[in-house]
Amino acid sequence: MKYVQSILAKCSTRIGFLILLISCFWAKTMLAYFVDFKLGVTNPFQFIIVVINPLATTFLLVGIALYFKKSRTFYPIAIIIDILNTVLLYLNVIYFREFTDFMTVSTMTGYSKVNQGLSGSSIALTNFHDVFYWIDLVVIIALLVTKKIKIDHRPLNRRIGLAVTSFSLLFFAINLSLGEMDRPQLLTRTFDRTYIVKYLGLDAFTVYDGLKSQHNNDLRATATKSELDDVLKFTHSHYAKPNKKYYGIAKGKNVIILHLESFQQFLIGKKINGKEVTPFLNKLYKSKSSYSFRNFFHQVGQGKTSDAENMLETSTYGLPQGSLFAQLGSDNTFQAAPAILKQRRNYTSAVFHGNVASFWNRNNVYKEMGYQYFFDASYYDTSGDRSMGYGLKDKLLFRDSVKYLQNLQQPFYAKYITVTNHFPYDLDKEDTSPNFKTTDTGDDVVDNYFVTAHYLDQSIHEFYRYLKKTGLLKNSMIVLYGDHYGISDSENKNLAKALGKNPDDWTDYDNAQLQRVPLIINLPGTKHGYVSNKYAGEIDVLPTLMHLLGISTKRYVQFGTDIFSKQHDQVVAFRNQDWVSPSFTSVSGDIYSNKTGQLMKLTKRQKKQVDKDKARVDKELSLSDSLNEKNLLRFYHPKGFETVDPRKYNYANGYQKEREIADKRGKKSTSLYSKRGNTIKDYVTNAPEIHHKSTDSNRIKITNPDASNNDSSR
Ligand code: GP9
Ligand code: MN
Repeated sequence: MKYVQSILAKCSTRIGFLILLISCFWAKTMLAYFVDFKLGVTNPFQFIIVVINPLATTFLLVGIALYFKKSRTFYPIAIIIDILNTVLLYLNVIYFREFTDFMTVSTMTGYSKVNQGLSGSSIALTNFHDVFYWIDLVVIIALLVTKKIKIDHRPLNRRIGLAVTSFSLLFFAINLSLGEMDRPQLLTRTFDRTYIVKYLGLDAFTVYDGLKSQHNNDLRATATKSELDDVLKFTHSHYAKPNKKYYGIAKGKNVIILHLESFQQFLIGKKINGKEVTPFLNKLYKSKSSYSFRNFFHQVGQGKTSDAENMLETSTYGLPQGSLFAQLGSDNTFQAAPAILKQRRNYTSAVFHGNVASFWNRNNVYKEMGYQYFFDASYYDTSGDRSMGYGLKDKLLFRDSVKYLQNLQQPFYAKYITVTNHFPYDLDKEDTSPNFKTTDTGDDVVDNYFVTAHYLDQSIHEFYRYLKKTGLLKNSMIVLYGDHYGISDSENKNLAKALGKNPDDWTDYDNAQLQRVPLIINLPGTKHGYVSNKYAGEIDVLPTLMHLLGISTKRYVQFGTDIFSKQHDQVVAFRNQDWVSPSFTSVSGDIYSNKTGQLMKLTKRQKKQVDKDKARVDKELSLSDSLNEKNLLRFYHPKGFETVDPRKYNYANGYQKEREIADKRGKKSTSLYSKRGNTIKDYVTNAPEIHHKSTDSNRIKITNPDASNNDSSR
């Protein structure tokens, strides 16, 4: 009793009262962090950051009351701020229960169409322990009213207010540095909203998100239709018409995109200790049924996988900074592959990915792109050793997707995003092949990279066997591509040894040349395949595929050009404005000869060519940025294209939806399942996890941010 009284006495001073509010709010935040949100805390350092991150902003906000001298204003202001902060916290708790994501400012203001706000059904999302989000306020107000906590009428010196404000700001700066230490480029890259909340807290996230969306909205509000004209002028004059020989050769086929995580070209054909790293992909690469490209480059920026996806499906570039998916993807107008294929050839579209849906904001972006299904981690058993840093292991992804793949109506456009070959290239011992011995460069990243690439190769091989057995193979065009580098420039010297090169001679030219990733367009049935020398990049894939499918691209805004076209543009722009052409490599303005690998003294004629190429690269990138940052496609209505309404998409119950459609179509259903019944028996994998019965359902290591801890140069 005495103890309670002494606390009440302490709370009867202004400072004591604020400390009471702050402590209660901190406790509520911890409740949200550890019970309602899934922040994915994976080490003690992160735990400390999570525990302290609400403090700076709470002090800052509640501390505002200190600037008010009269008790008549001081107390109400402190309480109102606390209530508002609690409302924000609680709304996010409810929102998270429904969407496993945090509320953005555009969601709150109703601006975002895709990122739905809370609906009537949200009441159903309340929980018994929610009482604890409000009880403190009720008790504190009651204690004030009953005078158990006494109003302190003595005004405080304004300097105290200033001191608290400065302290909060300093504390915030420390908090931010700790966050950046654990997660470099936290704010510039914005992988996932969860990360910002985890490192900086909910208030900071909301302010950050608000500033960002303000900036985006300003850009977009002032944009006019006429700005689109510059873009159209460029894309029209840059358009490359299809090559008759290839136009429509894949007409009506299913399209299967196999996104090979971090897979670089040098893996193709590479042997280590006498064994091929990727024997199956090597065969596919050289097969007469494949069109393969040895001079194909990734063009991603900080958005990495998401940038690659964006280029592949929209033929526009990612942003100069951050990820387009994360920053603009929730409100952007896309004219993307899934929507175009649906509207022009009635394709069903689906993504299979073993990571959580919120990563790279995919749950929102895919709706804007018109993807009908998104089978994310929630559709798979990711427990125990079935998943690694970024989600379900590849062999299991392919195998466990059969349930959903076989129920897609054909023709379909299906994308598999693999994850196992991702930095830091960890693999459980049970998944490694005893007869593949990797390099011994002394750099674990490099050595392990070959091991996970070998695993990825086996995963693809198993999937191919299934495709063949079920007959899907002959009805499909399979497109395999590496999304970006796996070994960063800083590690290239260690890689050089494994590639049989001298690390001491390694230059920027070599780094640029190493940005090659494979592109294999496998068209079973064709016998005219070859390995092409054409220079091309990810931006060129969409027009190329569309032409193979016999769909003209002229009416769309696409920055890439069909690689098979005689007018294909072979100057490949990197996102940082470097570029590569068949003759030259430009790094930070220095021009290297591709013949010698040496810096060049340009002749007048060469200089003219280089200047022209450079100007084209700069223009193309800046027009793409203007298109996306200002959302100019909202003004563009190509013939027959119906703007995608993201509100019509919902990725819950995908499997049930597939089955309903098949039932409704009855005999007309074109799914593999309708034709052949369950094909899971046709899937053969040597994945050891298949035979494990996991008891520990919570060992999900997904989105472990440490996995790309050293990613700052990436
Ligand atoms: C995450 C995976 C990895 O879901 O796609 O993304 P990355 O780190 O390569 O950009
Ligand atoms: Mn990637």
